[in-house]
Amino acid sequence: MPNKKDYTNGLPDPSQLKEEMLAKYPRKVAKKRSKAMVINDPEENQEIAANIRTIPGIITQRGCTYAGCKGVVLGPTRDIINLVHGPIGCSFYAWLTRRNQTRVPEGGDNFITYSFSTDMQDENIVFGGEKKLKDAIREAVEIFNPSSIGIFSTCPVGLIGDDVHAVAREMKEETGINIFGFSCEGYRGVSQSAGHHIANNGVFKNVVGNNDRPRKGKFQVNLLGEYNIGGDAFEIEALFEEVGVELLSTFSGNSTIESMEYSHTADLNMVMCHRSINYIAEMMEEKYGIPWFKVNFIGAESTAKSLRKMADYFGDKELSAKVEEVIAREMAKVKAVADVVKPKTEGKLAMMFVGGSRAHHYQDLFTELGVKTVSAGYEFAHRDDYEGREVIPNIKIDADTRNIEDLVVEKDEAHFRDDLVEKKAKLEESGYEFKDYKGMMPDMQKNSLVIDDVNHWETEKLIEFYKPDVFCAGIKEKYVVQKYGVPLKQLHSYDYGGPYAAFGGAINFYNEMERMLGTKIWKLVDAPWKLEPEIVGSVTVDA
Ligand code: CFM
Repeated sequence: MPNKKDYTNGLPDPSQLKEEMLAKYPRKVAKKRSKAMVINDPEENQEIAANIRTIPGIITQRGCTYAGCKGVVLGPTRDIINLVHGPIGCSFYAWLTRRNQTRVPEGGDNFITYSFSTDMQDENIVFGGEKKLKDAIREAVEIFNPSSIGIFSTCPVGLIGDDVHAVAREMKEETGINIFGFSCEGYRGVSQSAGHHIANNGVFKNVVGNNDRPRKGKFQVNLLGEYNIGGDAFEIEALFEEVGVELLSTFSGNSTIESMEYSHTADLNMVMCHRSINYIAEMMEEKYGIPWFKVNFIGAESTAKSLRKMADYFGDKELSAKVEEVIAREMAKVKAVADVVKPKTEGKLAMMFVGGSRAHHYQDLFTELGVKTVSAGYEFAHRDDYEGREVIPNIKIDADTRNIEDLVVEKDEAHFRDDLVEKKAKLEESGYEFKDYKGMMPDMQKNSLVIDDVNHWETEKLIEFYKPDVFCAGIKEKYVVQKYGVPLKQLHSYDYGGPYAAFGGAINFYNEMERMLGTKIWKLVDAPWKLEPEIVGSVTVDA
């Protein structure tokens, strides 16, 4: 492997690396992949190809539409029975693998620990599975008496044409509880991302606005796109509580359907993971007039910035003072740990390839440790997550995107908050920004290599070129990367660690990086296939 390069005067130009990666592909594939690799220049408005089909045969990191709908958006909500209509594998492999935690109050429902499936068999594929689905719903109601049930379609459901929406309507009538279906078959879109959109539509149509609960707090907010992986949401919730902000609902970490039903009574929506939930933020603004802006609670500085932005929105002296007090106290703790860790991590190199937000958010944490991000990318994000929301009008709508319904939302006159619209307009006059996601690329250094939907071959080439000190991705990449002698930090599941959000989470992450980047063990690792071939074969040619 080449020696580590000198990055003190900026990142090296990776043009040759890009050429080498592309050289292996057939011409058409190379052309396509080339557009998904950008040698970043934060000063330029560069375009990246994203949210397009993975080329068959390429080992992608991506998951499916069902995963994005059932697993990501609805999965963390504890008081709904998420019933999977499909073969058992789709349920089994989605069972508690995402580490979304929840805290159940005394007597509250929690169905997260269960795996609900219709367990489709060959017979159902041939003769239809609707009857089995109805029976499963009746059984679930009888045993668990839930207040709502979501039905999630897997690939065969769409192929054979079971109508989950008709079943949902019929069973809603029969049981008297809220039942709704999702056409989120795995193949419905090019990735998880389509599933997010489908889930957003379903929750918005069937849940948001069902309960006009009276106000409970002076400042009422929702947090969108926070999924409580490894307990992240608990850290953030504690901050809101301390400063006196009433968090109505989180979509969907540590959440309930019940809380989403009155989420339309909020004064503000804060969006953490833009990719997975911006649709609900937009629709709530159209229907109820609730403004939204982007926040990030990954990284101590970002947390402070997000809290201040929230306080500025409400423009309340007491709230601002409380926020400043908490920031000062927490930052002192964070700094004490950073002072110990940073000298050991400064100048190290990281790369991160995660779903749709974390490849951006976690760069903030690494920057706080003086670690440089040399290359990063999303599995399934869209161009706006790379380049900023201003490119949305220019994004080409292809057949795969058109496949996903775009809800037509109308103003709800009875609930519409003209006061918030006015507040927003006033704040905007003074330069305050809403709907303000600038994307990942402007935040990355010149010559960093940005790659969408990175694949296995490209990952290997990246490691050979950069020799990073830490690679951040998921379980599918973990052991291959580690066999290269590079530690891998899972940024999906956190490797059984976390929380990493907010101030307390930042401290956890610093400490973990101190251990991970400081150990010499990885330098001693060599891939077994480099020492001896794993498979020995021979070829005989018959004349
Ligand atoms: Fe948003 Fe997520 Fe992510 Fe995501 Fe995901 Fe996830 Fe992710 Mo895994 S919602 S886009 S679909 S921040 S499950 S909590 S870690 S790929 S970067």
